[in-house]
Amino acid sequence: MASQLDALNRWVDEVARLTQPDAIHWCDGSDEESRALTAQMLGDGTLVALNPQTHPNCYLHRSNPSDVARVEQLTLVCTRNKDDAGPNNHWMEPAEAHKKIDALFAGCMKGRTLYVIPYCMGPIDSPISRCGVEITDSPYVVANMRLLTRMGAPALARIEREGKFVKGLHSVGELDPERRFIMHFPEELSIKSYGSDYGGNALLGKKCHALRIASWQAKSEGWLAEHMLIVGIENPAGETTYVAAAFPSACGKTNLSMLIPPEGYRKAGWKVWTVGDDICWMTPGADGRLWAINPEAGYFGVAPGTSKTTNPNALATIQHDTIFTNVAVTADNQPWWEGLPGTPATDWQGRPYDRANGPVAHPNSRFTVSAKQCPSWSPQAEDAQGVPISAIVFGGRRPSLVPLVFQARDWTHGVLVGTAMVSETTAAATGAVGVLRRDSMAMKPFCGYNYGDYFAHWLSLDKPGATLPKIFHVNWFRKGADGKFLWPGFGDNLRVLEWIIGRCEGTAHAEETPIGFVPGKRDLHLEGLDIDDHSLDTLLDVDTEGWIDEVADIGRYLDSFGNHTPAALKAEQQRVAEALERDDKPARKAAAG
Ligand code: GTP
Ligand code: SPV
Ligand code: MN
Repeated sequence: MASQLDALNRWVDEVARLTQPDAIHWCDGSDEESRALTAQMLGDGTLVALNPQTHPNCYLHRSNPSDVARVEQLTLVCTRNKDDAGPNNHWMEPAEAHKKIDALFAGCMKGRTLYVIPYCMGPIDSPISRCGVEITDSPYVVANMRLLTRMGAPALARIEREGKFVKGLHSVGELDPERRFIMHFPEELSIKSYGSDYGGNALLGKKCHALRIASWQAKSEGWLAEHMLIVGIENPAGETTYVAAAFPSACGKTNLSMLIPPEGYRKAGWKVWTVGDDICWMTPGADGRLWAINPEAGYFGVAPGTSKTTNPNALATIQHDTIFTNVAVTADNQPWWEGLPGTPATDWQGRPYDRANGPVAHPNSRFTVSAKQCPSWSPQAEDAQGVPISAIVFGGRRPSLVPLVFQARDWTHGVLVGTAMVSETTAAATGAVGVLRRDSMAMKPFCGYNYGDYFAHWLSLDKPGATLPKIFHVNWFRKGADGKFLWPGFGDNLRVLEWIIGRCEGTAHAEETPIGFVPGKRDLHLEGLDIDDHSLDTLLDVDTEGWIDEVADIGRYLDSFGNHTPAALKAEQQRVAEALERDDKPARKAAAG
């Protein structure tokens, strides 16, 4: 019988004929391999060693300044039928797309080594996990994939057993934004990426495979591939509740997944366990609950803002064996960014520090590190069946209108709440920052198919026998008249999570409003928190007039997906619109006491 690896070998041969590398290296994921690659990258300047006393085995990579974030306008979903990609994606006909990008790949690896990276997304022995192979000419990509996925020999063995894998072809090309494409062919389970060496554009196991391709597979197979963190909250009785939360890029997933409880909570015995910080695959279990795994093995986290006060767990995680990308460095060669003590000597482009040049660390500068180094890393992250999810939380950067937290009435209402998510754009993608846009389920850049069909898929999980998570929406980013955040955020977000868990257990009180259940001031545990009454009132207010306009706009947004929008979602939007029209706020407040 022909080996299952024949298909892989044939594909590698075919790619080598097209790209003409000088050498081919099959990555085994070993320490020797990693040491040799690091030495090579230190030799040619791809990596710079950081201070070995303060940061052993830590390296800095400086990207080409034109290649520092995801490029949404060059990211394509290439389905036979344009409608399947939907208005939420950029689309190209598959044959045309292959032709266009293969012309760029032709001969592009001359003088370079072609690396074959077999990887597994998810615990190597989990039935929920999926394998892929990335071919790349970037040793920096190999080093990152080694930290972010289960890469090498065990993954290759699984591929040999299963015979099925996602094919990802990547070349840095000329790093020319004019010759750059990130293409997805969900019907062929393949990805082709050319001209970028950055994050989600180049580390194909992450957004390309684990979200765009996986979301397509999840739709036909009845599960969910989501841009969500997974966190376990252990109460003083030792019971752990798992929560999955979808926030858009650079809106707080890594931070929430690693939060350190406020002092009072710590003393009482609360603990937080990190299962995942960016991607969540959820499958209905035999018990009807959704069980989640983190398909990743490491973090590709935002550096700026990471500090001892905001995210001490992340800071502890990145003290050794970490790759830093586009951060600044101090005079004694430690990594530096806005939020850390000390003074930078050199900026992210390697220039002497000059405030006139703008942010010293790039706003989308990142660290890549193995998840196991995190002090709050959950051993359940290795569990083959995953963890059961009790609550799903949606959230974004909303300077106004949206309260600190509210709970959806039921699953259908919750899907509407996720669909209606809005957030300010951030430096994680190229383009303007701080622009409000709808980002349904934080998947706008990552859903590999028509959003209308995706909303329908979410709704379809609500069927007899299912015990689905409760759905919530949070907003840590509400601003006051002075432009400052009203909510302290970070560790104090546990106060909101405690209310969320209380709602799941039926113990926490809430006020019913047209947009869902909102806690009253006394329903949140605020002891030890320095916040004034006026800020709290604003954070928990439901502004009827503002919401009437918002819900009308949600209706127009739903219509933009034409007949792909599920009727049940439109009906739900109508229900909320009518409840707002009927809302008698003074009576509602009086009833709530
Ligand atoms: P991606 O990796 O791009 O998907 O981002 P992410 O969602 O993991 O965001 P991350 O946790 O890295 O946070 C991004 C930025 O938001 C950082 O600069 C944080 O300091 C800041 N941030 C995170 N949580 C909070 C919060 O609760 N309040 C405030 N004000 N800022 C926060
Ligand atoms: C994001 O942008 O959501 C990230 C970083 O997590 S990247 O891997 O570049 O997509
Ligand atoms: Mn992300």
